[in-house]
Amino acid sequence: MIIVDDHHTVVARAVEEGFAKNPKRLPSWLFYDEAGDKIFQAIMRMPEYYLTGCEYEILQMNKERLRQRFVDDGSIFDLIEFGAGDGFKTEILLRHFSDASTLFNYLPVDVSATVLSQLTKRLALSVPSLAIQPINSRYDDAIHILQEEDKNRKVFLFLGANIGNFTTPEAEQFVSTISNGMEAGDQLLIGFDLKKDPRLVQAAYDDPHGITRSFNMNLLLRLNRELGANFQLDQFKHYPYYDPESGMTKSYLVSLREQDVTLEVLNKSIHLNRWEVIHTEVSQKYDIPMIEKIADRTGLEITDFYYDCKHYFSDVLFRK
Ligand code: AVI
Repeated sequence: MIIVDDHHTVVARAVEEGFAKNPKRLPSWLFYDEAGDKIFQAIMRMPEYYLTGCEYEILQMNKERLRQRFVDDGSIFDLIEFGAGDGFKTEILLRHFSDASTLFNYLPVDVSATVLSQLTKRLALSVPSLAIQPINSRYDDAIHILQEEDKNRKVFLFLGANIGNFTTPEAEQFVSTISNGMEAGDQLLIGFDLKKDPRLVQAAYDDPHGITRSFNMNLLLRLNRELGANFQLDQFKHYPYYDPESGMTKSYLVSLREQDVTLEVLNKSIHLNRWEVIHTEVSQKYDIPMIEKIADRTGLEITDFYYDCKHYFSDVLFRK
């Protein structure tokens, strides 16, 4: 496994920078430690979190169409997946491609080493013929490694509405970085959660079981564990808010009282006023013109839109 980051330094730096912002802001990749990975898996099993089921349906219904697109001229290709997570949905493609004796290597990229090693172990059993090379790093580092070392034709996957965790300018920047590393004929499949009934979106991030609440709160627990912080969870409230006009869901941790919190490892303390927010996540929902704009601005062409039956979600195939 390729390991790029010293995660502790990266976490400390990100938290320090985030708390210096106004409003205070923590990057959402911090959710995914061992506990956060487990909670996210529970989120994906909730009925309110429609995204997972929609994309599962899309991949299941279109696996052969996607295979034909990816096989293209028949030369071997590298299937590079950013934010592979538990790989549950991607396995639909991997198994189908392997059953059809497709020539490809699978390179999952994830910030979580735990998730990657679980994924590798599971795929070794469920798709034994799969050639797999996991990359444990953040996306931008992985793009650089791949640009330098990988000469096969490339198909990139960025599924699960992970792109929604960027703001739209950040998403454009990210797609542009991938696009700059693509040769003519390389492809990119992105999963976008689409704008829909605002109440459905709101419920997906404010579930009645409290699972998303514990996902958000786990961030504070992580800082307590890794940075010697003394956040008291009962002094914060989970508050997600969907704006149907911009399509942006923002998640916050709201301070219930004026308080000082110490972060021993950073040798720092932070002050929070009553009702002050820590912004922890963006989950952007898209419409078709917004997706077309990304393609236009990043030098890519859209070859297909794949939808679930309710049109809640779309996997969009781009080509250089
Ligand atoms: C991983 N990502 C696409 C999820 C989302 O929908 O933004 C993370 C998540 N946050 C709260 N629930 C799920």
